[in-house]
Amino acid sequence: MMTTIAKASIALMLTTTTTEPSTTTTTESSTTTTEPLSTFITTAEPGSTTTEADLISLDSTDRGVYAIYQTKISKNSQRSAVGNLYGSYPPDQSPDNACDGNHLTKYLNFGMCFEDSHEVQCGLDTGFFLELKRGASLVTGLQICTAEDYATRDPLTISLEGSNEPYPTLILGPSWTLIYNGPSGLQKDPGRLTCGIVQLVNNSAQYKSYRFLVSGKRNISNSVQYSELKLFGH
Ligand SMILES: *[C@@H]1O[C@H](CO)[C@@H](O)[C@H](O)[C@H]1NC(C)=O
Ligand SMILES: *[C@@H]1O[C@H](CO)[C@@H](O)[C@H](O)[C@H]1NC(C)=O
Ligand SMILES: [Ca+2]
Repeated sequence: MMTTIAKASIALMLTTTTTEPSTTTTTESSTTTTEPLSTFITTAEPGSTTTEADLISLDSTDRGVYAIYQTKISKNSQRSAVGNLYGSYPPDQSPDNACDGNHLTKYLNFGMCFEDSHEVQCGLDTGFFLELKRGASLVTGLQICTAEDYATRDPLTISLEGSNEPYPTLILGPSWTLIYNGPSGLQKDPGRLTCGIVQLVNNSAQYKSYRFLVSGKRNISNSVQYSELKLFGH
């Protein structure tokens, strides 16, 4: 069921091209060798990046997705709890929702605020980490997709760190290597339930675990939210 949803949303984002098999009947061209499929990431923005990469499944190991707040690059992760208080996320808006391939589910975190406060810093320095079920993977691009409401909560500045350390060492800041720190691709609001521009990540190392943090948002709001984090690579 989850796979079906993920494929449906991937189809919105990606154009897959395959090499047509030759129709000639010569011995040479009737080889059964199959060309590897190349997936090209395209975005709605003209002039934006186009690269060859696959969508990396964010299915996690059985430990699940670890919600965090009050956490900065290379610092220790502070665990975020379920709720509508300081340092929490609503029960139906957990970080699993940012990794499920479904644009209709979102992750929302209040960060260092209560639900009814509306401040510049609410929701900042929140995010999550997870260990990929598929194992060590090379990330070469990332993309963030908006939720259904409140553009003010959109992440504008984000970071991605990678690690091959085991849990619980993974909670500690020095476990992580920074591989991206910059714009989210949502600077120009693409609209609700829509993915931003793919950001290329200059990285040559494979990691089993990834930590995603939001350090800037669009405007004053009580939280930061997004429907999907997409990682591309191999
Ligand atoms: C990518 O990273 C390598 C190694 O850190 C560096 O030498 C290179 O200049 C970087 N390329 C870009 C486009 O930033
Ligand atoms: C942020 O919100 C304020 C108040 O609604 C508005 O005046 C301002 O233009 C907004 N800033 C941006 C960058 O959207
Ligand atoms: Ca989702």
